[in-house]
Amino acid sequence: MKTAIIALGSNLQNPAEQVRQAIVVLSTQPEICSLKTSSLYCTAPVGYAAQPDFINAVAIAQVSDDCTAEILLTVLHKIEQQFGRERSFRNAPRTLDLDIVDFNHETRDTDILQLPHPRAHQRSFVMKPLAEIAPDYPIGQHGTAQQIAETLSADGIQLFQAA
Ligand code: PH2
Ligand code: MG
Ligand code: MG
Repeated sequence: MKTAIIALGSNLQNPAEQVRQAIVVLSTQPEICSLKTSSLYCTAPVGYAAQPDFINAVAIAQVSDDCTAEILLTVLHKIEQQFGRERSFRNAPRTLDLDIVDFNHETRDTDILQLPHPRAHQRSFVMKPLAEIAPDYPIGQHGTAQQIAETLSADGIQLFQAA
């Protein structure tokens, strides 16, 4: 079995429901054997600010040994499509964003996939939920989820629905 950390985000069309439904769909993928999810958080947009608040969560998936990071990425893109994701511009509002934060501590640096996610350790909307469910999980050379989360401001992050 391999371990994947997946970040979920939505800020369009009832974001909390999008994230809840995405968790259900993720847990029924054949590649994903088990899924543990964080609470849902309401978060202020980072980067492009003129858009609605997000609902964010993080999941730890146990994936089958024959599932690669590239296969998982394809699965996540298909689910985003299924949820009506449109890609208009970078950081645009979205019905569903599914990002691989880490895949079994592997590294990638290709056009389609960078692992670990190059910005996850700077984003409290990823690291706070991850610290909730996997405080000891290391992200690259940045330390554990808990250590990283402690360095980030919790401003703009509110618990929306406890796990
Ligand atoms: N995702 C982004 C950019 N900014 N801000 C919040 N609060 N939540 C997100 O999921 C998010 C963001 C790019 O994917
Ligand atoms: Mg993203
Ligand atoms: Mg994405």
